[in-house]
Amino acid sequence: MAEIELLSYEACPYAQRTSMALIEKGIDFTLTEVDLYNKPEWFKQLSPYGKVPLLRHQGQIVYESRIINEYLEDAFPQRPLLPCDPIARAKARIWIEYCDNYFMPALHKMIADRKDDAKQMENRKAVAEKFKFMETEGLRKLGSGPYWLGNDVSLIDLQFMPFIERFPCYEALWSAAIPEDCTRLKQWIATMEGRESHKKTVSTFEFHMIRYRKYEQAA
Ligand SMILES: N[C@@H](CCC(=O)N[C@@H](CS)C(=O)NCC(=O)O)C(=O)O
Repeated sequence: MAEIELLSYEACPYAQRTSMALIEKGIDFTLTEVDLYNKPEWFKQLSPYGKVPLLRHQGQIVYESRIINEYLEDAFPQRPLLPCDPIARAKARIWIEYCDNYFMPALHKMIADRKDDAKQMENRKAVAEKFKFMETEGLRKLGSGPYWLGNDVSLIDLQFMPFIERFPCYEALWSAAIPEDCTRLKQWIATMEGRESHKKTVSTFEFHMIRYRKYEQAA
């Protein structure tokens, strides 16, 4: 058993963020899959929110993907995934927060409004605006790529990537799209798709579609 245990669920994008961070940092870990549809009693006792990801290290637990990734950064400073400079660090955190508080809610709204065509038109526009903002305010201003912060992969890349991986389902089911002129964004996606941490954690389009179709069919 490795020093670190990650409690995960194969389809969970949040747990994928943490797997990617562990792989990027070269940290050995044990992956324990939890059946979220039939949660074992030990998991209910362990996980305050009843959610994955959850990390066990040195007799302690850490949960919430973003907090886990920052914990890994603090506890294992080798192969850093955040810059040292305080301003650059703050900027990285701004984008990490943007992912969860602006980008993902726009995606979640597409799921929530799946039966309402008028709202979906607005939602498609809102998602496109989020991508444009990421392109112009993020990728184009922060450096010359290929990653969010330039030459080195960072926690920002890992924060977004699992949701970008699932975006083709939003395209297929709800006609969402990445605007044509988001060229830096598209290059970044291609770069991330080639990254080992992504290749080791990626699931296929069909795998994701099985889950998204269930949303589509739900009342
Ligand atoms: N904010 C959490 C979200 C984690 C989350 O929603 N995980 C889902 C699986 S993708 C879960 O464990 N759901 C079980 C439940 O809500 O009962 C994070 O970033 O870690």
